[in-house]
Amino acid sequence: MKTPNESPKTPKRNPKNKVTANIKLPPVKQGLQQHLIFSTFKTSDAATPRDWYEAASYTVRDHVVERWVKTAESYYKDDPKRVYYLSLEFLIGRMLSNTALNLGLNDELKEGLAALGRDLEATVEIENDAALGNGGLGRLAACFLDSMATMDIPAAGYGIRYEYGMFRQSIENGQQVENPDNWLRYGNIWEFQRPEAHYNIRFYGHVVTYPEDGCQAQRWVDAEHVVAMAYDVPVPGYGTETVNNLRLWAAKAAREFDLRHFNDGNYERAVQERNATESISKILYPNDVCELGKELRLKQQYFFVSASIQDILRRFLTSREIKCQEDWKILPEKIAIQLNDTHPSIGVAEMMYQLVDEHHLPWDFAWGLVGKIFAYTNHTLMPEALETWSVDLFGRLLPRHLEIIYKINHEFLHMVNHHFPGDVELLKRVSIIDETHGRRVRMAHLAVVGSHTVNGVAALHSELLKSTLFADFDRIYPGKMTNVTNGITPRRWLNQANPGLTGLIEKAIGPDFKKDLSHIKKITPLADDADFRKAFAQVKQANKMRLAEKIQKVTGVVLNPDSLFDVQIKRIHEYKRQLLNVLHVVTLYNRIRSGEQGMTPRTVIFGGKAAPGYAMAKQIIRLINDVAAIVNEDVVVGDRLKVVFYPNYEVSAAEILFPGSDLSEQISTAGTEASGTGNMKMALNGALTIGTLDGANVEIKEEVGDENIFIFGLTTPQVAELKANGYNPRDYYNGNAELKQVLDMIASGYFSVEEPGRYQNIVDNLLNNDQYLLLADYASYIKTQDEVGKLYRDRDAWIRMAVLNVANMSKFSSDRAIGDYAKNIWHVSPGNS
Ligand code: 26Q
Repeated sequence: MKTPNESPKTPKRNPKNKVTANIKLPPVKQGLQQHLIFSTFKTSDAATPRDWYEAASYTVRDHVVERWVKTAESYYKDDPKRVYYLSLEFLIGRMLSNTALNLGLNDELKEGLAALGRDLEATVEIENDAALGNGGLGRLAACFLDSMATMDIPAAGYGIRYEYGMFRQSIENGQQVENPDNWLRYGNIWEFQRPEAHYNIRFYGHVVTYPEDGCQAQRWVDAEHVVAMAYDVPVPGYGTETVNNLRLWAAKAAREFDLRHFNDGNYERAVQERNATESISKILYPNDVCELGKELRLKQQYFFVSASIQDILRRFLTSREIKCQEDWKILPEKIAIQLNDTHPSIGVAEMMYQLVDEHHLPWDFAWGLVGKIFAYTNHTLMPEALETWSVDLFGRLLPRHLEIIYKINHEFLHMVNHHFPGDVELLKRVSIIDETHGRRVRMAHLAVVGSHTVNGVAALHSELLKSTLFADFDRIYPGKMTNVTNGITPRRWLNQANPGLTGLIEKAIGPDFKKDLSHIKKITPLADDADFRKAFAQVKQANKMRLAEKIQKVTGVVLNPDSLFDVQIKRIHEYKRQLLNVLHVVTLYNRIRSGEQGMTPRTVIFGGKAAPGYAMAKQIIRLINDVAAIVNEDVVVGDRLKVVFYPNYEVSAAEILFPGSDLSEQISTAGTEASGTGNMKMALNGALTIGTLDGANVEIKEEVGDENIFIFGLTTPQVAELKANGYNPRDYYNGNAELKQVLDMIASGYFSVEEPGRYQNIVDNLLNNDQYLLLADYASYIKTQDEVGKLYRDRDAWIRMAVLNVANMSKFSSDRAIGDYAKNIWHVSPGNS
């Protein structure tokens, strides 16, 4: 089954010659029966749950393909401006349930399966998550694809088809163990290999100069070749016919490559080199602080960016006749490229390479085009997370691109010097080449210089970008920096993950909110309606039961569904302060042990992966598990306090965890979390937030109102001030008896009796350094948690607040975010295809 492909070999199509005109698909039940036989070669007696999953996927896929073909045809015919979202990560999760939902086939699928004696939920659960991302940045890309399709924006995603996605986490003896994510083991029904859509990608070699039209031109020679082969994944919109494309590249050895050694008689070498080449798309890199600088990662970046830009330009060139330089002028009117962080920022140099070296456009003209095409989204302020590459490595791998970057930098610094004459320090600070740390290429600077717009991902983050990381650039390019606050797709995170709440809201205000989340505001008055609150509480309770069952299944821990489900699920990182949460847990434990009565029963749930090389994050996971083991076994505690570490947190787990949460932990040190998106998913599912004034929490507070959120801790300026005045964590330790007791217990081995010194390093780090100010925020956090516990007992007040949170979430729909990008950055209008 193929959509009209767009490869160079495709003959020009006649739009009148519609391949889709006569397609008539059978009803879903019939589709299931047919696919069970013809696609899985099974009778219903012999069919396994996986066979049913496959039959269901093929059936739903037929429907998506039908619309996909039509969308491709209409884009081809109308030739609208297209948006290309370049991202090294797309954290998609499962496809069957989401595709059925977006196509409006959910009920029919459920009924069709039921008529054949199968259960929809059990069927969709067979599917492996497509875990092609680390966390927020990758999931944001997936939410954005959903919104772009839903809003009929002619867009495509470009990324890598990793053979192994995010590692699978298991917990053994309390510790994280990483296992390979062999997600393609049983094949992938949702991808279409496109052997005809392939491009040559080059590495290494060197540059020669030759005369061309009386000037010196450059050519990259003696390079090694890798082939990028396309795999297409459909991205259906909700409530629309539009199905966009996500094109993922896989590395294949170039044929002439192995033949060379083969002819030498060195067959083994030929096979080895083939494997080495194909390893480019083998694994997703975890965002490992210690692994930055891996050559293979730079290869991945260039590999997918070069293939994507070749594909983009090829599509541009096949849609029109380009005879002279003048004809290229419309390129920025036809394409917009969004860089998801600096990971694809080599695209700026690659576009110059293709325009100048390959298409022979003059440098200045090409640079003028580039500056109208690219935009860059920054996702972090943390200096250690900013990508740089050694000039040596860069020059070895991509010799021509290094030259191009030097030329871009030379002209950029010339311009800066013109506007700020004699400011040598400024030139050093903004240079794309960092000369102070052994010559490195600063990818963020390349992205800023090569883009017309740079955005942060929440209002606070974008302000901090302008005042700190990119302060110089904000002076050099006034107006270039802007904000687009992140969003989440309500299709997956409300409709799909929480059918109970969706049904309740639909009954109250009708279905409009499902396509346009701004309608959800209409439930506001129902916060004061006792019947609605009761129904809302019942939905929450059912979701908690579903979560409790799942937790019992995966961890063996039995939960009290009447307890407050207090949930922190996100990557494990010191700045996110899971440790602060642990300090609270131990504080509660001590209070129970000391005989305090009347506390609100709590279940504290953690989930998240630590980068494999991030020792401190792994220690934090171990501590959580050690604390859980002691607390959960303590008969004095009973079911007043339980601690759970949910293993292998992933998109499909998130879909159960968010709806089952009462309390959303968003407790990063102010100024460190760029935005957060879990905070939005929680609130949309009726959890109340305990959080700092960080990232998008600030805007969540604005939307829901100060009285409907629990804010604590130092603000960003207070953090800066405390650090500037000399922060001494020991003052807080000595000044707070509960805190002292907690830290002393952890340090003395209370939770690790078999190895008492296990957590000495964690406590030492807190007492002597505490970079993220846990001790400074401890008292305020505990006090606010006490208020949370108290309010939870006032069921009416709690539910009322939860309803108001849901009612005020429309700003955080990714449709709003994509609307902002479309209007302010890409200059495309939704639905103009
Ligand atoms: C870098 C170099 C080498 C290997 C890996 C990486 C790498 C990979 C992934 C660095 C960072 C990431 C992911 C970052 C991320 O997820 N950031 C989050 O982005 C979200 C969407 O904007 C925000 O909501 C979060 O605040 C931000 O932490």
